[in-house]
Amino acid sequence: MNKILLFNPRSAKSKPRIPNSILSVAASIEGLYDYVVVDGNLEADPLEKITAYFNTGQFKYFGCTCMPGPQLKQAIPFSKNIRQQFPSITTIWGGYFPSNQPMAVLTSGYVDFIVNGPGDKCFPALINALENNKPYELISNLIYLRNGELVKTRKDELYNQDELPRLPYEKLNSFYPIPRYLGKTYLGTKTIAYHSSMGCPFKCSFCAVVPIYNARWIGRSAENIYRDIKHLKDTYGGNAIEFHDNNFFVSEKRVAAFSQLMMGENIVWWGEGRIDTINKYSDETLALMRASGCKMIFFGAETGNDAILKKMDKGGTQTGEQIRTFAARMAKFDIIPEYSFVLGTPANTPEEAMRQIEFDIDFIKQVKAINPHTEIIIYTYSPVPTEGSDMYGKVLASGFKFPETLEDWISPAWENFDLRKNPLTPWLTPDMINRIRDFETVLNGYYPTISDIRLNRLKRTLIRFVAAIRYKTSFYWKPYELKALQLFWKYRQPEIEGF
Ligand code: B12
Ligand code: SF4
Repeated sequence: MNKILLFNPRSAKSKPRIPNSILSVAASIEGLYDYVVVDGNLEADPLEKITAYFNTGQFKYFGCTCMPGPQLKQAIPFSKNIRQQFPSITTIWGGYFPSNQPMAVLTSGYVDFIVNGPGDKCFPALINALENNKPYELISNLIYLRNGELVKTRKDELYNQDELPRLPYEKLNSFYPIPRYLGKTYLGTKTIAYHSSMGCPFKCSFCAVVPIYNARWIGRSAENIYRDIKHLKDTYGGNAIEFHDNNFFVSEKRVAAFSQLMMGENIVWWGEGRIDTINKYSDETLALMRASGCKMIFFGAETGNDAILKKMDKGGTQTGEQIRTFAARMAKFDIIPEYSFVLGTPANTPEEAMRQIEFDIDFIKQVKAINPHTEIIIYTYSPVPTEGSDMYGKVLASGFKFPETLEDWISPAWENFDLRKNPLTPWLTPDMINRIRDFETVLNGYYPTISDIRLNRLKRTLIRFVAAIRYKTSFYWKPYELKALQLFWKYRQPEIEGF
């Protein structure tokens, strides 16, 4: 039987995390096919390692996971190189990037198949078809080209997460010792990355999860999450958790049950949720969550402007007022809200675009005044193809186009797009981008992020002192002195912990 190589392209500058995407794919073929894992985060020269495996002649499949941004820098040239060196290898990509940009990926000529969304059933079925020369055309969750035309097969309902095979941590450990993945973060010295649910029940018009999951969500039970966490704690020493779910907090019942199980485990945990959802939680659940170790939660606040929140399809219930009062509620429970804002959404005129930016800058300052512990993360709106949404309609009407070839995606300009810093959207001028980034620098000077574990109290006080006049007088223009301090002390902007 031919072997499979599963590749996780380099995604993080320093902190490698348990590669849950590739590990889930591994789980789907465990016991059925022989496979190896190569992690670009932990190899000095991953291509050399891949080539050495392929030179054995035992391999037939290259499975690569890929999100937009840094992972493309290895995924693209490596896949191209493999096609040139080993034309008989079948290359299969999965993950958010190929699922959302299938045309650019498949017309590259060096990717044969895309797994569209969950690969748990599709991947083993595809390998089985290819190994046995059977048709693959009816396998769900697959994208391929037929006579130059894109074919997307039907999407399966989301799978019961408790019925899927457990992640093969021990097998991963045989390639890369798991403790290497348990990094030091603000949460703990050995942080576990865990993913407990698929999808999200909402349809925010700027979000890459929507085209793939179409407002569907399914979660693993609290008991099974706890079982895995306990295993990682007892076997490998994990002492903190980053939940990588798009929306960990959809079910209050599940969160409360999990919190109950975690009591006394002495593990700090963090996850991503929605303000309107968690605002409905009872005080008892919030207190229980905190007592069980939930120290910080990431929320997509997006904007304080109710009209734009509506355009973003934020579920209809989140409002600017709610964002403010919720920050105060979180303070009562000693849970730090990490609010992410998306500035620079489509506007009809440059004046309107600038007005929206100024509104949000002012709003962020109000939130900080209400709960100074709120961490603020500022993204610039980078379109995703949420077909049919009002916002994406506006994006297309503005003349914005995604790159057509894979190589374009790794040009420096598009890299910034992926990192949501400078998105090349026609309605934003360089002045507007500078205004956003300059404000971010001043804000981060006046309120240095608590998640930067390298910054001591003295440095924090000094940075705050230097930034104070700018912050208080709203004079953000070219804050070179703060940028110099940032460089000198290597402190960073708030961002999703470690992302
Ligand atoms: C962990 C994570 C990271 C990690 C690295 C992950 C890694 N692989 O090593 C880090 C922290 C580095 C990271 C970085 C970024 N990330 Co990220 N990341 C995630 C996150 C939270 C979890 C990924 C995960 O483990 N999922 C769990 C697995 C089980 O799910 P899955 O990946 O979907 O895999 C299933 C299928 O997709 C498929 N599949 C996936 N891969 C493969 C491969 C093969 C061969 C097959 C057959 C199938 C298959 O099968 C799997 C099982 O069903 C996702 C959101 C999410 N919840 O998925 C965002 C997400 C993928 N990231 C995203 C982004 C944009 C980024 C950044 C580029 C930008 C940013 N500022 O956040 C940065 C890069 C910044 C930098 N400086 O490096 C976006 C992508 C959006 C988009 N436009 O497509 C997401 C969706 C978050 C979001 N909601 O916006 N990220
Ligand atoms: S709630 Fe979050 S994950 Fe869900 S659709 Fe909205 S932005 Fe995306």
